[in-house]
Amino acid sequence: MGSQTRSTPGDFPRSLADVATDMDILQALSDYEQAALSALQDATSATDLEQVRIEFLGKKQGRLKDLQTLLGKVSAEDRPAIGKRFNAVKDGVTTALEARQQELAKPKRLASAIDVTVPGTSPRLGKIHPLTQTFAEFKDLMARFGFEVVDGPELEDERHNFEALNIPDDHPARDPLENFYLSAACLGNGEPTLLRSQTSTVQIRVMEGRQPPIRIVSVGRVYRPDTIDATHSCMFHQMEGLMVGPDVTMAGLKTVLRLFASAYLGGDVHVRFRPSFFPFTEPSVEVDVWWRDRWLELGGAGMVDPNVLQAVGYDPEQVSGFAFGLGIERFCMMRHGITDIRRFYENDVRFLEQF
Ligand code: FA5
Repeated sequence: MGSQTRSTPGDFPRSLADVATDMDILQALSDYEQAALSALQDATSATDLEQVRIEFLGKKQGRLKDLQTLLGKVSAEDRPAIGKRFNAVKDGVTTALEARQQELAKPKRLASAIDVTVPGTSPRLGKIHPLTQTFAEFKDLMARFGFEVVDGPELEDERHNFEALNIPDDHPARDPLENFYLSAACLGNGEPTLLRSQTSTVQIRVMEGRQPPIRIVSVGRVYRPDTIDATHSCMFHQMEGLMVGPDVTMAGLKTVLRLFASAYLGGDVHVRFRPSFFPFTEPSVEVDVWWRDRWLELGGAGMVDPNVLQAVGYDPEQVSGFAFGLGIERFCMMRHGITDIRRFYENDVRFLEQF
């Protein structure tokens, strides 16, 4: 750079009108660059950025245009170097403008959008379905009365759902219209044949597999093509109970059921045993509970029929037994004041989150 164009370091021009030497022009370019980059950084919106663009890069009257005019004053010797510097500054500011435009267009980062110092609430966790809660409570209560909890299959054969329960071939309960039989295509080797219509099937499976004394409960799904209404569903749950031993009596059955009902529903619950008929118990009763000014049937029960004991190889002279099957949904409805069984299966979160 020629000596005639030097100016004293630190002696920077205040305005472009003061620019006289090549060094002054270089300094003006640096001042411009610094000011433009800092203005771009300070811009916080697209409107701000546009103002900065017009001021520093505007083609008609921007500050770059003024600098370009000054290039005419540069000595021939320094022109290539200063011209190169001018282009570099222009490109740098243009690139910085584009980068800032993209940055401001991006959605705000979560960390800066959320004030992490605001006191938080605990996360909303899911809840256990009211029926699932009821299954656990039923099993827990019966375990405390000394009953072992067992499971049985939902797909059953006719022997366990009917024959071994003393339900003959011509019994109306076996009518295809009263059950969900599997179509021939599903059967494979011929078994199983239907979705179980009652958990009493588990009585047979347990008695077939072991000797008295027996004291079990089983909780599970059952299926019936019943007309759906406020207290009936075509899939619902039952808890089956079975006790077999040398001295099992009807009085024992009534005591267990009363104790269970008052443990689950409250001490003042009003239970009634109404004479009834089931092919697999003799005598048989329906278990009703007083609810909303009427009796609601919650289950069936009775002394295990000697034919059933014999069918599994027990001697009815040596042992007796009682059995019961309770509708779990109806118990749960009564406890929580739920007036329609369909609520359990609708998956309405407003209902489910109340339990
Ligand atoms: C039986 O299922 C017998 N297995 C009960 C039994 C077991 C009797 C052991 C004797 C010895 P029942 O069909 O009445 O009985 O059904 C028992 C209970 O299931 C009913 O009292 C009711 O609470 C419930 N229940 C029956 N059908 C439905 C349905 N469609 N929807 C909801 N709950 C039902």
